[in-house]
Amino acid sequence: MTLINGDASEKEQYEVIVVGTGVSGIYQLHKLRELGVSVLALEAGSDVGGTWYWNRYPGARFDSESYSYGYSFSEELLAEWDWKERFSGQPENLRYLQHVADRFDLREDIRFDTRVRSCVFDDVTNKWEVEAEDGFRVECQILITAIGILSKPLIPEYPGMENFDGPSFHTAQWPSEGVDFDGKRVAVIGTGATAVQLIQEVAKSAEHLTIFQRSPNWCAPLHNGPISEEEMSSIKNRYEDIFEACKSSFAGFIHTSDSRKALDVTAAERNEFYEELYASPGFGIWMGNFRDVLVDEEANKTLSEFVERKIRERVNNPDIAEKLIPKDHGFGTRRVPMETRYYEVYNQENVMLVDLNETPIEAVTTRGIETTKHNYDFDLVIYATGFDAVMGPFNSIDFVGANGKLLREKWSSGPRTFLGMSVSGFPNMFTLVGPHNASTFCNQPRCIEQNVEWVSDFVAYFFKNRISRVEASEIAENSWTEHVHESVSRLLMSKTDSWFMGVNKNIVGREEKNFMLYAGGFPGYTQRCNDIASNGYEGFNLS
Ligand code: NA7
Repeated sequence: MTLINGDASEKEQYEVIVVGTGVSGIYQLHKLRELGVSVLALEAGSDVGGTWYWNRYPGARFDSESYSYGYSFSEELLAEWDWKERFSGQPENLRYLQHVADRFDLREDIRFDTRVRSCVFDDVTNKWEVEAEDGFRVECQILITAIGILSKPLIPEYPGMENFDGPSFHTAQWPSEGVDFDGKRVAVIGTGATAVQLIQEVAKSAEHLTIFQRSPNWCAPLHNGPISEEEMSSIKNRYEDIFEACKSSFAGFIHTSDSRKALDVTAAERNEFYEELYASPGFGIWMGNFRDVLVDEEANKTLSEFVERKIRERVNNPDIAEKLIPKDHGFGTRRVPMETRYYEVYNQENVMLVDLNETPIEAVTTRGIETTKHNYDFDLVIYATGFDAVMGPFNSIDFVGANGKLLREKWSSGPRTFLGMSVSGFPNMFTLVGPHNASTFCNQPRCIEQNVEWVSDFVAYFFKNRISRVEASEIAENSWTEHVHESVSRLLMSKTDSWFMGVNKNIVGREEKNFMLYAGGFPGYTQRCNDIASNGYEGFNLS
């Protein structure tokens, strides 16, 4: 780090700035330190962890098998860390990331409580000036964003919200001191992956829980359980194979799709396979199913009908079961929330489901929530209403690229990137887990390691070859953006409204589908990135 002199303009200088210290920022910082470049990471929170720092609500846990989620880059780290549960919970996940930060001495190069406000590129010096909300300013040659895709919580606006007498908060802004539901009348708004995890926990102790549902989701059993010492030691012996398997799977999970098509087998065989998947842990039913269930409507229908039967079996009241069954999309075409006795919660006396399609929320009152039909009194209102996903974190920072161009203006009709890692007009900037990056539809740490290692190699190349400016070409960006949209068009998810497809009913102008992720598969993406690097970073203008 060097300091530029001069009173008003005094600011620190680094070769690289990393914004964010979640799973991607932590590893990026570590890799850059190994390379020997001067680097500082800026973190909005008071500690590392990103998603696992902010999302402290009860029930928050991996949907990936824990041992497939941890970092694979350090044999020592793999050997010393024991996962306790098949799908580890938030407190342990945060402890793990804190342990990684400590173990590799990363904290000394992180400035905490630093929320970045703007990043401005200087066309003359080819440097970025980064400014935080507290006035901290720093300059760097390369800017790397590690800001996640689900880090901008979104609370819908209801008249009177500010008047509610009790506590109310978003699941990603959970009070760090915890929340006691005992004897409380609790409202949860939303029934996405977060709400499903939370509802199972709140229902255990709340005096009464009211769930406000706008759209039901297809959920599947998680089948969590402890990992014994013997099991953990066997996992440790198999780590290499596990990570290899993840690398060759479509989305970085241990689950890979079955080579058969759903309609090529008899109804009995199909049912038997669905039963097996429904009884198995994790995303197998989503990622390890017949190879056509996510692309063919008829195949998908057989799976949706199977899960529908399960919901009807598990929910005692047929009217409530009916409301919990999605009618507008098939299984797996949106993010599948993973559950543990979620459907049974609706059999409890202390739980009520309010269908917002029948009775929309009109206002929040001092005492609770008013729908078109009832006034409900609550002690606590929880918004499990999701995020301004993918572009939200980028739109929250003023990224000003070459010629004064604003990123949010450039992306006003949707993201345009090269590999989801670079944006034409925004030189010397890399976006880990950016829009249209394979890591957006992935068991994230697996794709994050690929992202970080590829970017780190590029950074090494940049400094070794004394490059001062690197930027994706417009041609490369156009062709990648076209490829991203083309690759999703064959999947049924492209026909369903969801945050994958960029639809958010709470944001004006985000009613139309505009794909935010990359669904062309992790192995192909990795190959493409590697080919580009071997061809001297083809598609990038270097000067
Ligand atoms: P999601 O999946 O975006 O879910 C948000 C939920 O909140 C969903 O059920 C929404 O219903 C509901 N919602 C949002 N706005 C409203 C309003 N205004 N009124 C009623 N209900 C509303 O976010 P999650 O946090 O659950 O999960 C995000 C990701 O985190 C998840 O995919 C995992 O990858 C981890 P809607 O479907 O929009 O009708």
